[in-house]
Amino acid sequence: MLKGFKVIPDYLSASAQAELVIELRRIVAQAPFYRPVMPKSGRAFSVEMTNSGPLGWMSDKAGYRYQATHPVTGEPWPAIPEPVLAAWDELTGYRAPPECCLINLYRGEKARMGQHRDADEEDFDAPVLSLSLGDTATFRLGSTTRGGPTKSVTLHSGTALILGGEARMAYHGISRVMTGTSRLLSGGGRLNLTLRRVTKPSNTTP
Ligand SMILES: O=C(O)CCC(=O)C(=O)O
Ligand SMILES: [Mn+2]
Repeated sequence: MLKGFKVIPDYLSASAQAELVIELRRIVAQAPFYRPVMPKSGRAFSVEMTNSGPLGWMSDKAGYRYQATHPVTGEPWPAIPEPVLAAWDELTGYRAPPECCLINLYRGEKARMGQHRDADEEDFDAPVLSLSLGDTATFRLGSTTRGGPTKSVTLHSGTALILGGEARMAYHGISRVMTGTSRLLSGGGRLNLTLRRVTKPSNTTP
């Protein structure tokens, strides 16, 4: 297993998960889910996405990038919820806050995410933190090169996962979501929050 890969089952209690869903509903009311498309091919993603934080990750025919506004509404992304920022501080100990909280919605049998690396950031020193809510999923961790064997990890609602150190640039994806395994989300499905520092924090000397 790559150093810096960490899974923390039950990181969020049942009540913390329920409170977070309320916060996320507020975010989605302001910044609705939309279905991104792949660069060049324009093929639709099987997941829907939105973001919170100063920068949102997005994909369209022009490519992958971060931007400060929602691609459909043109509005700035809503702020990252306080408990999510607290989880970042507690679990990563990183010296600067995350700038992006990507919110992925997996709904239906076909929703998954192919193997990829999170590589659109300037700052690879900061780990990536993910929080899972709702239906159970199978996460696949590969190595830092494409292809080769993968190890599967089950992510239940409330699980936190960290890609730091050697694992920061590891290939990973979601091969399967077990629909109907959780009743946390009223419409069913799975939500994943992926927190990333995008820009390099400035070096402030105390
Ligand atoms: O849904 C997940 O657990 C992983 C999401 C992910 O890897 C990403 O959005 O970059
Ligand atoms: Mn990823």
